[in-house]
Amino acid sequence: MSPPSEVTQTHLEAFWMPFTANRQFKAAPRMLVAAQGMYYTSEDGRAILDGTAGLWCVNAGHGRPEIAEAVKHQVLQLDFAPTFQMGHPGPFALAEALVQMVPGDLNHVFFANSGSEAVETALKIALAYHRVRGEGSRQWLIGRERAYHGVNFGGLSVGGIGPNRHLFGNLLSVDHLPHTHNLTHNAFTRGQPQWGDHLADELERLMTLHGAANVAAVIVEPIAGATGVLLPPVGYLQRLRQICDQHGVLLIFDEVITGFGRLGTPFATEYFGVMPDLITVAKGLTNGTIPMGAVFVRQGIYDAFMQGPAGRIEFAHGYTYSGHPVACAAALATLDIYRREALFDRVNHLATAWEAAAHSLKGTPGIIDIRNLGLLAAIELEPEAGRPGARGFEVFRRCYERGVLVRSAGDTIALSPPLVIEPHQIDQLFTTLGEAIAQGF
Ligand code: PXG
Ligand code: PLP
Repeated sequence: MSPPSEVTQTHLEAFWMPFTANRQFKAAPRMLVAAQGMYYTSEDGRAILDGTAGLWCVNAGHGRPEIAEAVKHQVLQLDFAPTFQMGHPGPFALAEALVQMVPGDLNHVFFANSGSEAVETALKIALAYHRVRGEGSRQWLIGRERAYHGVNFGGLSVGGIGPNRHLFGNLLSVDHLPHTHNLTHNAFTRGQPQWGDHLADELERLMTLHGAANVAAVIVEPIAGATGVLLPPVGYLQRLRQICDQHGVLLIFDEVITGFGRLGTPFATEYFGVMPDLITVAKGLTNGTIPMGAVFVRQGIYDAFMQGPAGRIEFAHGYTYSGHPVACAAALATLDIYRREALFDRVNHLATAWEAAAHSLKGTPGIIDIRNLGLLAAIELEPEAGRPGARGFEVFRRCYERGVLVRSAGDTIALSPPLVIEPHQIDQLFTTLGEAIAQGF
């Protein structure tokens, strides 16, 4: 049975929607029924310009026949095969293709099915890495305020979004760096802010507090996405790298959003010129068509596990669907499109126009910050007293009515379109957003 193309009111109740105000949504649903290129089609037949690449994932645009063909072919050829003590060609080919795209010796890949699972996997690798080397005291994990690392227990623990954490009590042994967002110093900065690299020195303080010999890893998003596109100040990530190196602590970049071209390079690690020890990815890996996540691991970490009897399982971890054949086929077809259409480099050609369009909204009453990098931007609104997030949500709703999909993160509107966006669509996106805000509150 295929999903009905129209969902009637009676069909709305059973699905407990994720990260959604269920009762509000079900009272006035916003339903998408088709997608092609840069546009969704809504249930009422309107074209909706996709300003968010779905949920930061459809980097090559919607409805790509090459991916559809690869998926169809794979389902008929080999629908499923285990990767526990068995193999099939997909994940070997995909891992090989991925390590070609990543700099340095980040040359081993562990597969998961989402960003959340990629994060859990990376944190477990980090903890176990120290144990297999006899440094089992290293149990502390350092995250950052306003970080999003998915919703499973590890990612939630290192994540820094209060409302996501409060319902679940005490989590792992974690501490958090301060976030880097500062309107006093950096409002309306174009690109990376100059002020704030000293915030990385807080890591030294945490090392002293918990004892550097007890710290396993630091995990950060090179750019925090879900909490509203928070940019790293110039020099900040370099400083984190230095401090981690000084203390033998692993550095994990969570590139679930920044990966696959968002900044005009395959991964943010190249963009910022900082090499982490592990990278987590998902989303754009399959253009959002089939769920998949992955962790890139440096040679020395992989080697640390490959010790002892050859018949021993070196890392007791994995998902039924790690390296799923259909996800691998979708990912390989996606990487082909990225390469053939030079989509990452396309971002470098669009970035100047993108930045200009974003900052053209400066001066609109109610906007307190505009920030951008690569094909990412955020417009921050003055919150309404006592109702944080209300204006952001209202602007999201108004844009949808005007045929544009944006994402609200509190009172910040985040924009991350498919990399295939055309200049006139950039204009449509920001013009519509500007009108929706200028309407007032
Ligand atoms: N890490 C980062 C940096 C992410 O952005 C995840 C991990 C988790 O991935 P999965 O595939 O488990 O969702 C993410 C996901 C938003 C929003 O509101 C952001 C994400 C997911 C859903 C909504 O901006 N990021
Ligand atoms: N729960 C049960 C009862 C299972 O048997 C399994 C896997 O075999 C899981 C959870 C984990 O599922 P997955 O491997 O898809 O993450």
